[in-house]
Amino acid sequence: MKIDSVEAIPLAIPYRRPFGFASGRVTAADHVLVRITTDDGLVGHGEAPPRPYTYGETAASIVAAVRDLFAPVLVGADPFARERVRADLDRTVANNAAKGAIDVALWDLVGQACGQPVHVLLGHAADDVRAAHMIGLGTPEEMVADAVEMRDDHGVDAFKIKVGRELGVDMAAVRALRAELGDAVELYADANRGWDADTAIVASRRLADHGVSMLEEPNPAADVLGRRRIVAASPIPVVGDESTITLGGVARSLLDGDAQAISVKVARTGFTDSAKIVGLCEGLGVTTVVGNQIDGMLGTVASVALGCGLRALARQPVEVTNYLLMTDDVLAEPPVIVDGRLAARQEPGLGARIDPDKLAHYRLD
Ligand code: MUC
Ligand code: MG
Repeated sequence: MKIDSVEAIPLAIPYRRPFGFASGRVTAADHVLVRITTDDGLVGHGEAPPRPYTYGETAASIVAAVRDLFAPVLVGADPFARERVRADLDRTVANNAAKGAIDVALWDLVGQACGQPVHVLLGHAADDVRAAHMIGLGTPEEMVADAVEMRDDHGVDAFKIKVGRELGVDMAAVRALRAELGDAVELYADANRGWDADTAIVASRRLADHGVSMLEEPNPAADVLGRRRIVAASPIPVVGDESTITLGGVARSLLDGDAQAISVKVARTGFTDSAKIVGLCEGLGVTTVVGNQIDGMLGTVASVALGCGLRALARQPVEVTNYLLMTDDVLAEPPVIVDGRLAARQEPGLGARIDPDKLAHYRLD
């Protein structure tokens, strides 16, 4: 089996409402669908969400990178030879979401060729995951309303609270959420580098007082000594996300003491490097969680496969609800959260069929 063609299809899909966080805001899904077709007619898909504030990528840069830089090294290659493909892709630096989507599409192909779902090929730790919902920035009332909708409509009982603003405003939201949701619900926070070190240290203690279990990216990791002061002073673990976007970056961050847990995102490290990151962390006794790049439906299906594939990830809540922000998507069968859990697909590969009419409707090219 050889790769015959590689496409990068830019999409534009409106959101039900904007989603804000300390480092940015999204109002529509301008994702890029990567489609890889083999000489025996198999088709694999991956989704690349452009995040300029995290990876420096735009939809246009992802399309150009896949078309001009990656397709020439992929065509003719064997999808099973992921290590060789990875080496070829890594001759180009960065372009994390573009590479992540290509890796996901390759696993989709390999799963189809083997007749096995991706989560089974990864290790089949579970068949479903506990869903965690990401609560975007808003007034305390808006954030509580968002959480209550997810709890009541989908049974979600784990929430990542976006923070990183003026501390009083953030703590008012955290207080209101804990008061409404009760003590049994898991809460953790993500500041997207929005605070300085002194504010983050105070925040970590006040968050801990409200039973918040982890704090993601409290300050810019480039403030090396500030980050170390936070890690030393915080009563709750500091999670690496946008400061730990590669296998090497994770290793450096952990050895430098910049993070105590790691967010793994299929959107940036696909399945291949995500599994390596989880292995590294497992060996070091470091917690890993499946994060979300504000993924669409395909990215969500891939995140569930990753979470169900690896034991270390399956025992943590998995961030899989951002697709609910979208008014629609190109998948024929949307993911469905039942009683706070999302099941892995049992079909070969990702089991994610693209609806040709929706694709034709939302594609920009
Ligand atoms: C997250 O976990 O930070 C928001 C910004 C980003 O890069 O990813 C999202 C979610
Ligand atoms: Mg984050």
